[in-house]
Amino acid sequence: MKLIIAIINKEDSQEVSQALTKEKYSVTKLATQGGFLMSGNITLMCGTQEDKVERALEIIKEHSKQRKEIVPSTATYGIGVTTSFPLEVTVGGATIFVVDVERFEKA
Ligand code: 2BA
Repeated sequence: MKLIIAIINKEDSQEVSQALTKEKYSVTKLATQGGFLMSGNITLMCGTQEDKVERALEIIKEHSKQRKEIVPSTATYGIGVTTSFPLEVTVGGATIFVVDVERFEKA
């Protein structure tokens, strides 16, 4: 068994989880926060058989869009002159980890 951990944009989360559920995958959604932008994202956990992993990844990729986000950034010049400028960052579609599950039980 494998565990798919997918970090996706909040705005895509409903579409992605509905598409997975429709194809009989079990999904758990966690509200998470990116360490760089410090804004909310969603982490999906999906435990599934090895032969169903590729289809799950296709579904996740199909419904996760790339977005450009503008974040404020600062630079310091000379002696203590600090200025703020917008920095464009490309986020997503999805950041996906697939890990082996040593043991799976439902009690
Ligand atoms: P954040 O950490 O908020 O990062 C948002 C986006 O900012 C990233 O998009 C990337 O384009 C940029 N970024 C992140 N760290 C950076 C840095 N140190 N310097 C410059 N730019 C940086 P994505 O790569 O698509 O990542 C989206 C979210 O997925 C991340 O949100 C984080 O929550 C998660 N993530 C990405 N890679 C990860 C990893 N290796 N381990 C754990 N979580 C990860």
